Amino acid sequence: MAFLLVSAFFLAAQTHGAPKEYSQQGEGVVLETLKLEIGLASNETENYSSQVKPPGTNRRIPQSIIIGVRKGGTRALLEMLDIHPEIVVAATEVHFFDWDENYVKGYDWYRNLMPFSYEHQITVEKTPGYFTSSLAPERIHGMNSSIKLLLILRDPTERVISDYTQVYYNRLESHKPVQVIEDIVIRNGALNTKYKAIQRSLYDVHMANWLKFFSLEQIHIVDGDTLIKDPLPELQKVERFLNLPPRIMSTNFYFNQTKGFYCIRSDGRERCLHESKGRPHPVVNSTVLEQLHAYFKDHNQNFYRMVNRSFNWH
Ligand SMILES: *[C@@H]1O[C@H](CO)[C@@H](O)[C@H](O)[C@H]1NC(C)=O
Ligand SMILES: *[C@@H]1O[C@H](CO)[C@@H](O)[C@H](O)[C@H]1NC(C)=O
Ligand SMILES: *[C@@H]1O[C@H](CO)[C@@H](O)[C@H](O)[C@H]1NC(C)=O
Ligand SMILES: *[C@@H]1O[C@H](CO)[C@@H](O)[C@H](O)[C@H]1NC(C)=O
Ligand SMILES: *[C@@H]1O[C@H](CO)[C@@H](O)[C@H](O)[C@H]1NC(C)=O
Ligand SMILES: CC(=O)N[C@H]1CO[C@H](CO)[C@@H](O)[C@@H]1O
Repeated sequence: MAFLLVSAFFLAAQTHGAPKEYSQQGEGVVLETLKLEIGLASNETENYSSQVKPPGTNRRIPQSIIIGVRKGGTRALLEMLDIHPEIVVAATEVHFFDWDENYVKGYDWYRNLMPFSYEHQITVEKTPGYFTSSLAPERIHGMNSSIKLLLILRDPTERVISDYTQVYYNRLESHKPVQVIEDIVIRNGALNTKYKAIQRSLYDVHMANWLKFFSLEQIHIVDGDTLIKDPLPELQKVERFLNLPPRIMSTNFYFNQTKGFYCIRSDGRERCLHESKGRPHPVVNSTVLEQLHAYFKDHNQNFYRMVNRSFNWH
């Protein structure tokens, strides 16, 4: 319930705000975003092509893609990058490279889902499922081998809990039975390593697939735990990575004490975000937490070596 309320607020903020350089989010598109966020698949993409094309603009395939990770803070990152006047963002999670039924539709279909942009602007798309897809790296490389990839990660154990929480609320919404997290994570006294949420947190395993096709220099990792606490420095690193002039300012953010997280202020629009979009996480049994930490430890070390950088994960 809390989740739906926050989403509704977020929607209102977007629809009533002044347009950035031109209106890139029709009402149908915003609704589509909400539907995707609450996990309802839909194919109403015709609406995009009926949008008015501002003079001098075109739809372009992305020069940068936020590839994941699911529950890593991809929505927050995209919304924060959208502050930048030289960045335009796709309104929906496109699932072009990870879903066969979309990939077969081809690049023109993909391009038609992108917003109108001026030539100097960078188009960014985010689909969190790409990072854990075994097909996405080769397919993205096939489209543009020099593309710049953004990957936002957070503590893998926290990510599992957030992933569980999202599924939990989705199931509640659709009146399906739910289980406490301990009963899913532990099977016959041992960690259930087949659990998809745990698999998705094996960052080293997934990263290895990307490094087969892309150099480390092409993949910028955003620290999702830091982005939520102190957005500006992480965003400035992204600006440098994308060779963009620094345009995102501390005045674009204000901390909401009640909510406990940052809200975005730009072009007269105010939007509040949260990594869990307002859904409270369960308190997880400490023994189970320790089992998760222990399981991810070696994978994390392996990941740090792979990317030549370490993170403050358990
Ligand atoms: C896609 O949309 C059309 C009409 O809008 C509908 O008939 C069709 O069932 C939809 N397909 C899927 C897979 O949702
Ligand atoms: C490929 O990506 C690079 C880096 O963002 C960009 O400079 C280039 O224009 C892209 N090429 C195409 C065809 O989009
Ligand atoms: C902060 O969040 C609270 C609770 O959602 C809300 O009532 C209040 O209007 C917000 N304040 C600002 C300045 O956004
Ligand atoms: C956590 O679970 C273990 C069994 O897996 C149990 O022995 C322990 O009492 C639980 N701890 C708490 C605080 O509930
Ligand atoms: C690893 O990172 C350090 C700085 O953090 C850098 O000096 C070094 O060249 C990097 N090594 C590789 C193999 O990229
Ligand atoms: C052309 C087209 O598909 N238009 C649709 C866009 O979305 C609105 C709201 O969802 C529909 O009412 C239109 O028919």
